[in-house]
This record gives sequence, structure tokens and C-alpha cells, in this order.
Amino acid sequence: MAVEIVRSTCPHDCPSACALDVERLAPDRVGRVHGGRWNPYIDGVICAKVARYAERVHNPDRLTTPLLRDGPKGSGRFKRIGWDEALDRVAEAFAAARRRHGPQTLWPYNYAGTMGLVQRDGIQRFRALLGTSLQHDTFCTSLGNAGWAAGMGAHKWGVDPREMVDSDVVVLWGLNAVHTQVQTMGWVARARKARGAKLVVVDPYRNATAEKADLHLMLRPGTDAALACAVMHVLFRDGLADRAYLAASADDPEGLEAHLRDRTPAWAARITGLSVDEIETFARLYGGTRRAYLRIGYGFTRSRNGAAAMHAVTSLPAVSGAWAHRGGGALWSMSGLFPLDTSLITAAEHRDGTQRWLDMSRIGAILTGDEPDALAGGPPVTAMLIQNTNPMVTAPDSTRVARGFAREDLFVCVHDQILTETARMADVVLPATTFLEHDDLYKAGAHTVLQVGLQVIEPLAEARCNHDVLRALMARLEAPAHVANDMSARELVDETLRLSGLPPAREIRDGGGHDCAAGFDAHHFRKGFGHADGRFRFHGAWHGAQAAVMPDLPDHLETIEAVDADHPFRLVTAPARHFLNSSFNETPTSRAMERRPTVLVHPDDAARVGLTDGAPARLGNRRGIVTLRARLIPGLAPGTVVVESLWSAGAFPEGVGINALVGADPGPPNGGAVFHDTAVWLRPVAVGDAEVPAGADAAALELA
Ligand SMILES: Nc1nc2c(c(=O)[nH]1)N[C@H]1C(S)=C(S)[C@@H](COP(=O)(O)OP(=O)(O)OC[C@H]3O[C@@H](n4cnc5c(=O)[nH]c(N)nc54)[C@H](O)[C@@H]3O)O[C@H]1N2
Ligand SMILES: Nc1nc2c(c(=O)[nH]1)N[C@H]1C(S)=C(S)[C@@H](COP(=O)(O)OP(=O)(O)OC[C@H]3O[C@@H](n4cnc5c(=O)[nH]c(N)nc54)[C@H](O)[C@@H]3O)O[C@H]1N2
Ligand code: SF4
Ligand SMILES: [Mo]
Repeated sequence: MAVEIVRSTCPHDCPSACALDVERLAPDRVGRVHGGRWNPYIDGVICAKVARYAERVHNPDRLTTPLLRDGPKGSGRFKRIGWDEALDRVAEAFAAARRRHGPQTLWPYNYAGTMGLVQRDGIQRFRALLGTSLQHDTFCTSLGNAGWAAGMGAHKWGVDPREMVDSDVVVLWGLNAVHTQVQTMGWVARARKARGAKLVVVDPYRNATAEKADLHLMLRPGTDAALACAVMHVLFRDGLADRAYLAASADDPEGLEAHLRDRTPAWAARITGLSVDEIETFARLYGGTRRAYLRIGYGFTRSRNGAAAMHAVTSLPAVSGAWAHRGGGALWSMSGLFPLDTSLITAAEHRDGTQRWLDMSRIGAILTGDEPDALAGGPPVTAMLIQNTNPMVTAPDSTRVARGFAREDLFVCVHDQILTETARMADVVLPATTFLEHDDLYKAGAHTVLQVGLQVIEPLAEARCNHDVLRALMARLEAPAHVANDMSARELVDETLRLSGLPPAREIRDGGGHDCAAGFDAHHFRKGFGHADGRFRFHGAWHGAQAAVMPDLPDHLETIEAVDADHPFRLVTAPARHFLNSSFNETPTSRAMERRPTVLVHPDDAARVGLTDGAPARLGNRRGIVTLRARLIPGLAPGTVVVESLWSAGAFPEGVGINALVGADPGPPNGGAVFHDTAVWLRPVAVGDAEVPAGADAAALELA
């Protein structure tokens, strides 16, 4: 068979939602994966890990059949069983749990292993129709969402990144684009070429993106709101604020100006660790043009004050008036742009109003019962269906998560493509298809094109897609009839598109996607921001259980996990280039590229604690301890250490991952994981050190 090129879409949890041209070598085999030039934002560029996707999809470790546990929990001992037996066993266990504790003892748990709307969100229909516990999605966006909505309101979109070619200044704020959104750098390069644009990067370490910056503001983690407030102070002070724009478009510019009067660069310098000069330079650069493009990342929102920081950062283009100009304004995510009716997929209208919401980041406390409030007044969780996520590695407070999964009275079914560390804790494991083996449709975070991916190759062995597993289980559990459960995934894609007034899947795929761009006025909020009065709100509109702790006007909140004498360092667990959360950490090439779990330490800090480059180091706090290797680099904010993540738990001698150190307390106002907000101690370790916990394999350090 000649090599055929088939269009598809990258399904991974990544804002880029890349257009792909996949080489099909045989009905069951792919070759290289290329970036699709048919999406003008992607323009042929994709990351290396997906270019070599053949390594993941044809990985000999892919799950091929259902498995039944055949040893103690977590032992990794399983025996092969058929699909009917597997589904019957899962349904029987769920039905027994439901009889004993009611339907809310079932917690179907998912995240964004695939971003495809049918294969990711079908589990919402399962929850709605069966009356199980619901899930508050707090891994990634909830802190950012709250901060965005506080000022911007309900519209979650922004200026097309391709407009960077008209920008004089591009600011990447808490965004490691080289690792996480590689196309961004191409548009920065075009902006530099077109107008000599300057690149500013705001990040606590000199990562691969900051290396490319004209100005790198290496601030202490969790201090971004202070920086943003001082910049706005300078804009008002030096006549760089756009007062006409403010009067027409914001709620209370005078109130903001008065509030910022003592948020001076000197004040912010004390909090951020930056110099007054750096802050003044940035403010003049940002305010010296209306064509300043702010590409907002997630990094600075993953802290206990992350929502407040997002509100402060989104206030910048409102003060400068950049929104009104080509090449100016901001983008965090386009995900609110796509006019889709997803009711068939989620059956959200079938929720009965009494179902509790469980915070996915508190899975450890929920499963162990350590913090009874985490159960939201309902029964214990005694049965779980897990799709699209690997919480043993990706959720905070891993030690507790592991203890929860070890519970003998908890029945767990994990549906995944590989035997993840979560799947190893399961009673029944089901093999899942990859995006190349099933059908779906995809929104995007970084661009405006709705895309489709239709099956490219035959499913591996007995692998099944999420949709088919969900409907098979719903049938066995006698869920109320629902039309989506009688459809194939492909039919559900097409029917969702039809309900949304959009063309069918094949037409969208063959036509290079469906561009949902809404025009200059909408993307630049010239028709108003997403509040009833259309104004940007400096007086943040905060919602959620902890709304009372949020600042009225943009401000630095002191709520981060502060250092103390016993925990003198702040840990950032930033995304590694060759992993995607925990995905790809199973592929040999990605592991080889990332080498081994490593903590980046400033040479002065290393000298203080007695660490040398390459030496084994231990990082810990009251939640846990991990052992890894130190690498000394000068490009770190004072007192900050970075562990690029996420390595599997098994890559650490303690058998727990980096999230053993991260707290699971919900970030205000409405929950959210705080992956970059951890106080730790750091010290050297000698191999064989008595302090390495029992059972730890210190030799593992030597293998890496
Ligand atoms: N290669 C790769 N790509 C990925 C992922 C991955 O793991 N690996 N993950 C995917 C997912 S799920 C997401 S949500 C996105 C996330 O994409 P990003 O928005 O780029 O990722 P973040 O984890 O938010 O971290 C980005 C940067 O924020 C910095 N940071 C941490 N704390 C602070 C702070 O307090 N202030 C400031 N200014 N910066 C801070 C970190 O040092 C890091 O360099 O990327 C996606 N793409
Ligand atoms: N320390 C630290 N922890 C973090 C982060 C961090 O920056 N630092 N980032 C956080 C963020 S932003 C996020 S979004 C979360 C993500 O956390 P997770 O959602 O757990 O992300 P992954 O580790 O990529 O796991 C996705 C799983 O889904 C599986 N999968 C993929 N496609 C399919 C499919 O079609 N069907 C089924 N059944 N399974 C599929 C993959 O094989 C993989 O095991 O991690 C968070 N954890
Ligand atoms: S992981 Fe992200 S950058 Fe890589 S191909 Fe997928 S969407 Fe594109
Ligand atoms: Mo994420």
C-alpha cells in the first residue's frame, strides 16, 4: 500500500489542537505525523513528541485486551478476560455499590487525555443518566477561569495569535511556549521580523522560552499580581493609561488609580524579587505602544492566589487600551468561542439537581475519608470508572491518592491505552483506542478552527473507544434511554454538528476545519466585555465558596504557601518538553530526552545546602519526600527550585511522584489545583543514606 496522508487533529490536552497530516502506511499502521498546513495558525508546525506518534500508538506496551486483577491491589498482576466478562463484572460491582450506598457512591472520574468532545465528555452523560456523583474539574483551568471571568466576564476568547505580526511587544506571561505551545514561537518570530517586536517573558526560571526573550522578568512564583499592579501604577503615573478607553470600557478607572497609588515599583520589587528598574522598563515597554499582545499562560494561575493574579494580569490591556488596536489585547484561551450544542453528548439537562459535586483534585482526601467535608455530605465513594486521566501521577497529594486507591472496599475500573500507575491500582482494566482509531471533533485553545478527526487506522487488537464503553455500561446498568446511546461515535459527532448548525464531519475534515473566528470587534471586545453592562470589571466579580477572600480591586494576595525556616524553597513543577502531563512518559524517546527526574537549583542555593551539580538530592515537606538529581543553573528566581514534570512515580526511588509534595487544598475562590505553589526543603543525599525510606531502590538513581 502506498503511503497515504490522512488529515486529523491532535487530541492531547494542549491549547494548540494541531492540524495533522498522518502518514498511513497500512490499514493498521501509521508512519510520521506532520503538522497540517491547512490550518493557517499551525502552518505545518507540531511538537516532536506527536511527530513521532507511531512510537506511542504502536507501543508494545499498549493494552490489547481487558484485564482482571489477579493479585493484591497495585501488584500489577492481571489476567486477560473477554469484553463481555469485563463489562459484566464492572456493571455488577457498580450495581452492588449502588444498592448499598445509592448511586452517588459511584464516581465516574475523567480528565482530558483526549480533548475530543465525544470521547472526553460522554462520561458526563453517564453521570447525568445514572445519577452518580458529579465532578468539579479543577486540575487545570478553574483558577484561571475564575480570574478571567472576574474582570472579563463570560466571554472566554481573545485576540487571534496571528495578529502578533502587527504587534510591537509580545508578552508571554507564565507560558513556556517552547515546551507547551510551540507554534507561538513561530508567530513571535514573524512579529520580530515584521515590526522588530520585542519579546517579554514573565517566568520564575530561564526556561527554553525565556532564553529567547528580549526581557525576561524572573519573578518569585506567586507574585504576578504585584508585578501587574506596579505596571498599571506606572501607566497611570506616566500618562500611558488610555483614559478615554477606560472611561468608555471599564467600571471604575478612578477607583483603580487611587487603589494603585501605593502599588509602586518599589513595593512590587520587594514582593517579586525583581528590581525597580526591571519593572519600570517593562511598564514603559508595555505602555509605550498600543500594539502590545499579551499571551497568557497557565503557570502563574497554579497558585493559591492564581485567580487574583489572573484578574490583575487581565486588567493590563484594559488600562493601556491595547484591546482597541490591531496587534494589541490578550489571549488566554479561545475555548469559549465555538458555538456548539453539546447537549447530546453530556445530557446535562438530565442532572437532577441533588447530585453532589466532588473536587477531582481532592481525590486523595475523598478516597481516604481524611477530610470528611471533601465528600460534600454524601456517601463514601466505593466504585469508580476512570477514563482519560492518570490521577496516581497527575493529581496533587499523591501519597494520599495512593492510599485511597489501595482501599480494599473500593472497586475501580480504568479504561486507558496503557497500564498507567492508576490502571495498576484497578480491579478491571479496559483497553482504549487512540485518536487515530476513533472519531471525534475538537475545539482549540490557541486558534479559532473547529476540527474533526476520523478514524485513520483499525483499532489495536480489542481496544474500544470511550463512547462504546460508556454506552455498553449504561445499558447493563439500565440507564434511562438516551438517543446518544444508540449512536456510534461518528453519528454522535455528525448529529452534534447538525444541532449546532454546522456542516457534517467529513466536510469539515476535508475542508480543513471550520473557522469560527468572529471578527475584529468580537475578538477585541469592541462590542463589550462579558458582563451585563459590557464593561471590564476592576472590581472583580468573584463567585465560589471562598469568594470572600478575593481582593475587590486587582491586588497581590499573600495566600501562597510561604517559605519558613524548615521549608526555605519554593517548588515549581513546570511542564517538561517531551512529556504531556504524564502522557508520553511511557515512550522510550521522551524518557531518553528528559533523562531522569531532576531538580533545577541556583548555584548559590546549592552551595548553601551543600549540593553539587549532578548529585542526588532530596526534596520534601510535611506531605512527602522525593529523591532526584540536582542540576545547577543560574537562571532561577531567588529561593526557587524547578522540577520539570511529570515523571512516573516509578521513576523516583520512593515510588511516589513529584505531586507527593503538592497540596490539594482548593485554591480560592472556587477550587483549583496549585501545582506550582509548594514550600519545600532541599538537601543532598548519599546513595544508601539511611534516610531513604524503606523499600526505596536507591540504585534506581544510578540507572537513570
Ligand atoms: N510539552 C508539554 N506540553 C504541554 C503540557 C506538558 O506537560 N508538556 N501540558 C499541557 C497542559 S495540560 C497545559 S494546561 C498547558 C500548560 O501550558 P503552560 O501555560 O505553558 O504551562 P504551565 O504549567 O502553566 O507553566 C508554564 C510556565 O509557568 C511558569 N510558572 C510557574 N509558576 C509561575 C508563577 O507564579 N508566575 C509566573 N509568571 N510563571 C510561573 C513555569 O515556570 C512554566 O515555565 O500545556 C500543555 N502542553
Ligand atoms: N506537578 C504537576 N502536576 C500536574 C501538572 C503540572 O504542571 N505539575 N499539570 C496539571 C494539568 S494542567 C493537567 S491538565 C493534569 C492532566 O492530568 P491527566 O488528565 O491525568 O493527564 P495525562 O497524564 O496526560 O493522562 C491522560 C491519560 O489519558 C489516557 N488517554 C488518552 N486518550 C485516551 C482515550 O481516548 N481514552 C481513554 N480511555 N484514555 C485516554 C492517556 O493514556 C493517559 O494515561 O495534570 C496536572 N498535574
Ligand atoms: S501535543 Fe500540542 S503541540 Fe503537540 S501536536 Fe498535540 S496539540 Fe500540537
Ligand atoms: Mo492542563
